[in-house]
Amino acid sequence: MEWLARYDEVIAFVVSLLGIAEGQRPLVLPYLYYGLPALAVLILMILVVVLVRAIAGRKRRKARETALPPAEEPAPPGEGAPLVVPEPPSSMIDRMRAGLAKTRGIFVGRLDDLLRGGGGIGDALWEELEEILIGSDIGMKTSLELREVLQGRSAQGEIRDPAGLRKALMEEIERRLSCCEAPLDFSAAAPFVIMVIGVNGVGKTTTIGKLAWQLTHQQGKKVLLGACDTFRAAAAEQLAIWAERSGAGIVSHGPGADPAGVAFDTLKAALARRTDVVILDTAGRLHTKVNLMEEVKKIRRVVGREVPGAPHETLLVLDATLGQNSLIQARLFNEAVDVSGLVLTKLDGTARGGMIVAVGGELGIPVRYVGVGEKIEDLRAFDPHAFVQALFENP
Ligand SMILES: Nc1nc2c(ncn2[C@@H]2O[C@H](COP(=O)(O)OP(=O)(O)O)[C@@H](O)[C@H]2O)c(=O)[nH]1
Ligand SMILES: [Mg+2]
Repeated sequence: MEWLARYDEVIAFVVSLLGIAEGQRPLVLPYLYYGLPALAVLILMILVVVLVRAIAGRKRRKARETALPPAEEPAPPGEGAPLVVPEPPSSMIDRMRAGLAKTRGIFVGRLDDLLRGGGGIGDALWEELEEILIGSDIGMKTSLELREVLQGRSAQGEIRDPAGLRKALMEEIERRLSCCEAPLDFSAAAPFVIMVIGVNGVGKTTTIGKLAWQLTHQQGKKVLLGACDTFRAAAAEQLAIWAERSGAGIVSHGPGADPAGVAFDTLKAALARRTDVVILDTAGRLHTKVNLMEEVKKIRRVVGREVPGAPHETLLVLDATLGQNSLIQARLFNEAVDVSGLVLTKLDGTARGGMIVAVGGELGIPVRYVGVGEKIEDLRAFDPHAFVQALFENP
């Protein structure tokens, strides 16, 4: 057989290579003859074992990385979603106008009917104005204040006719909202930590998704979300979907895990990855349940220990459709934890946009954002001037 002849040649070559003397060859040849293939098989087996172990090690390392901390690298901005150029202000007012359509219909529609009535500025008009303000969820306290201030300005001769009254009302509302206006400075800390709180269903998770998208795509920030709502399994899944859509990373543990533990791991991961902004989603704590408020406080303590000064923003999300109920929620949350900013959601579906004037004016907490729809781009940075213009301008 040809391969056997070739094998003989190989053996002869090895023998000459080793310089084995003629007399010793019969002794050595059988060992070489059978030993060489055995050695080759042994080397092959060692190679296979080394390869298998290397693959298994890589798999184990990968599994450990996803478990501790269970986080995903954020997709680079620009992938998955189009890069968005910041909107020009005129378009922002347009979108705000669309969101406030229902509120405008009720509030400004009634106001303009009253002012067109031709009765002049007198007691009857002041009574009716107060009623309209209260009916528009501007809140009892703020409504009475507005009436008082406007009546005072009228007595001073500053307001002479219905058109003047309309203009003065716009000024006074804007003044109340501007008193606590303060845009968030995300570069004030690294990472800048935002904790989002509020009762169930107000729109916390949706707002986080929209905000993460804005930060990633419009401001080029590296964002990491923490799924601290471990109450329901679906909560973390919902946040994971928003993380993917917005291009942010996410840290989440299983359902029932300690929310403060998730916050801790999120901050650890954020520090390791040089994340710019961390946003923590929390469960819909019922503000009346003391133990749940305690949990929010616990998360705050843990966060503050890991990153000095954190959370840099405690954002309370309120559902504008709940009207005065939201004002009550805001007061209770603010007593328990220092709320530093507000988000009013669902302005698109309600005639209760006056809520903003009530919470913004009464609590002295800045309204940071408003939600005007369920889509990813439906979050607006709150601008008191744009808000008042959008509310009062004729459609
Ligand atoms: N129309 C409208 N719906 C919203 C807005 N924000 C949130 N939602 C909806 O409100 C519901 C509850 O939102 P979610 O984020 O799960 O609330 P969470 O329980 O506070 O986290 C969802 O169906 C959202 O799509 C908004 O600005 N406008
Ligand atoms: Mg949620």
